[in-house]
Amino acid sequence: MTTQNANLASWVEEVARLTKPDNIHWCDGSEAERERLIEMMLADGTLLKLNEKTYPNCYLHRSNPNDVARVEHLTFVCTPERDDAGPNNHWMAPADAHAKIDALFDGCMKGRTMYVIPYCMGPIDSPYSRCGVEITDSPYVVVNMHLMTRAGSDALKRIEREGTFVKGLHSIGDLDPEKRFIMHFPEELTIKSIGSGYGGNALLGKKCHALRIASWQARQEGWLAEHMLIVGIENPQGEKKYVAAAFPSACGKTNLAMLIPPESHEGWKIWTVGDDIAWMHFDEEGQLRAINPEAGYFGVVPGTNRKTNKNAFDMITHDTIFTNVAVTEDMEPWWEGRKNGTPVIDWKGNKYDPANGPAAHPNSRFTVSAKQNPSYAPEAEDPRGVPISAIIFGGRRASVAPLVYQAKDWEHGVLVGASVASETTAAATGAVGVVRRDPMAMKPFCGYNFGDYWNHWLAMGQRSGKLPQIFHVNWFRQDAGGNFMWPGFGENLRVLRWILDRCENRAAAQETAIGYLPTKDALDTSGLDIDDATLETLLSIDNEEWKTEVAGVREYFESFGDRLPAKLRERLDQVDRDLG
Ligand code: OXD
Ligand code: MN
Repeated sequence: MTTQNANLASWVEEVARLTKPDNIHWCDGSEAERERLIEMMLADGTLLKLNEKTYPNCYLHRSNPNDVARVEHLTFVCTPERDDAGPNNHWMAPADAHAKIDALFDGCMKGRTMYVIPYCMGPIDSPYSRCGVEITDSPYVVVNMHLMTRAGSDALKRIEREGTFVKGLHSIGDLDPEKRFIMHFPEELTIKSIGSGYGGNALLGKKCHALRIASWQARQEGWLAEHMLIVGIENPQGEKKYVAAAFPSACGKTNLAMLIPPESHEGWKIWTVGDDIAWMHFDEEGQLRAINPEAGYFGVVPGTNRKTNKNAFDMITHDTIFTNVAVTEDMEPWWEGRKNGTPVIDWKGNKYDPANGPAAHPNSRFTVSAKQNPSYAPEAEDPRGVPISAIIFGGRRASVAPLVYQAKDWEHGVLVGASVASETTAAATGAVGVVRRDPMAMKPFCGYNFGDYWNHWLAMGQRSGKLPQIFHVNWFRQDAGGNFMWPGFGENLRVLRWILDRCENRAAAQETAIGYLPTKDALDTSGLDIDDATLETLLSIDNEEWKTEVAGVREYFESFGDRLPAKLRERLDQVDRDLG
């Protein structure tokens, strides 16, 4: 296979001249291709076969222990002007970045096969979808891209028809962290990544294309590319509404997208459209609509069990690639929080010894086709996407942030999103549990200056008379003893119900300086073991704490200088005044 697109053909030739692979393979996305690659990786130890009886067609990949998470300090946005990347990104001048990384690509595929993967982000026939081509020397990346995107011949046909695509060049290099870089050239629609095989660094359709490059394209073209799950909520009367929700990495997006209604909620159903990324456009009637550009899930494994996420637990019992989990004696995958079985070999392939830390890496992952999800929404394949009633922002906050509140209007909602802060998790390298500002949960993923990004969000609010309502939630509030105050998981449906009722003007709220909070009666807590004082804390704010919070947001905003939209500063001042 090759291509009729001259631009693609000459880029592949150019890359081959630089990287000097032994062979070039154009991926068609077929089952036969996948099987061949799996056989090859089983033979050379890249994959291990898991228990065929209990986990049919499941494999384990152990990555290099120095390569287990996204590396934000090695991730660059390379715009001609430093200010266009903004203080939220690491920046390098495009010519310097190309020179630096091309030197590492020089000859890096000698003795290897170069795979060319045409892929489409979003349903293949959707006007909102965008295509890309990833060139990689990692067969593990190829089989993951097969699951995570619509990859192969159909995507190539669309590229040949449309003529445009994002160029992504990837090599695992020699996995030396000193020679690891993930570079983005938004104006060239180009990504270059070397030295890592980890998902977010290597599966270029995901964070690199569908967020960093797409956020930049979205601004040019008047839409939104966001780090958001998309979920459908069906009430017992059969009415379905959809919300999009942004949370920082490893804060439960996959769990919320696949929520199982609790027993108290008979007749309610949850439908997953997407668990990580939403591309949103206003349609001709001014309705915001979202597609999930991905076709699979690359989810965090630890903590997944029948109680926390039964859908995910069941979904990953077959046709799944596990990365960096432990195994039991029977070669079943094992992770902390799995609730049954005993690990014998840890994620590094050593005999498990609790003295060496957790058996599974805290950022161990599953890769699986979305079609295996029992709650997969058929509308996820709809080229028009789904209508969004509410946008939800959230973070992991032990204190300060109440369980839920509603922004006063779109502009205030942009302030709420821009003010998101969260405790860090294992999804990126670095300290865990430190509160950091993570506007719209996009801190690691916005491909340009946050000041311009917030301006774009504000401008989007001018495009329609029927904007979705904006909310903020915090499932992670803790009491003085460090216990979670809200049960979370399936019970979060109660909060989603209040949110949807607010969108229809059907639920009571009290106005505060930071937005509308549910009155105690407005949130259905029947049957929950939650005392009055706890509920009071979850549904109120402490003005003094919030004054400190506002001061922190102000200081952060000021780091964007004159790129900070005046409107955001005004709205923050207003909140400050209202706090007294
Ligand atoms: C992810 C992340 O993998 O956000 O989705 O890190
Ligand atoms: Mn994510």
